[in-house]
Amino acid sequence: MRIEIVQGDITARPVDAIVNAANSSLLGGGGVDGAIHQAAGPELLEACRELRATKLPDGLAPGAAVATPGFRLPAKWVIHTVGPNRHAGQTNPALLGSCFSESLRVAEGLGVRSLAFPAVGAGVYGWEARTVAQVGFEAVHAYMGRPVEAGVQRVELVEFVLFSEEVAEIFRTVLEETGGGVPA
Ligand code: AR6
Repeated sequence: MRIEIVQGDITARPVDAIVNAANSSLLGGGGVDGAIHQAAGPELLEACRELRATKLPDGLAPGAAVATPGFRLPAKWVIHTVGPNRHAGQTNPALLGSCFSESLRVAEGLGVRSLAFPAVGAGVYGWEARTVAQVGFEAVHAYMGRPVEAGVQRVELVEFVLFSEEVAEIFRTVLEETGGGVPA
């Protein structure tokens, strides 16, 4: 398993699944959420509305994750997660870590081999990019450290896709500081 840092637009990534930094309503927003809905097409909003009408009448809680198809995206799946909103007083980093670990759990359940994360929480929700990188890598390392059950397809590639070069550089630096990924 490996971790890669990519500077670019997550909607263009040729991976099995991309993660969306959504809000609890699941009904779209700005930032990476808006970009993903735009690129996936209106079917994505329909799928999110369907989730609200069935499994998630109260919306998706911060730290939880749920999947929909990717529709017009290169990625087969979108895994929606909701970062804690620092501006609303949600300052517990464990909740941010849960966004990454729950997304990995959902991805594994779908048989996803390659998964791309944005900097969940590092925009509108007010987390420092450095904190998001530390928490995100820690969650991936914990995932990789877990024993593999027989017959389970593990996620093999985790990309962190950062929109700006500045944030990509922060992620590269933190990755080096934390040991630069892990042996396969
Ligand atoms: N590809 C990769 N990263 C992107 C892209 C893109 N196309 N577009 C933006 N980013 P944000 P949050 C980066 O605000 O902080 C939405 O309205 C962006 O530069 O998208 O979790 C939701 O609906 C930043 O580094 O997510 C919620 O209401 C990172 O993605 C709320 O914002 C995350 O920024 C969620 O806020």
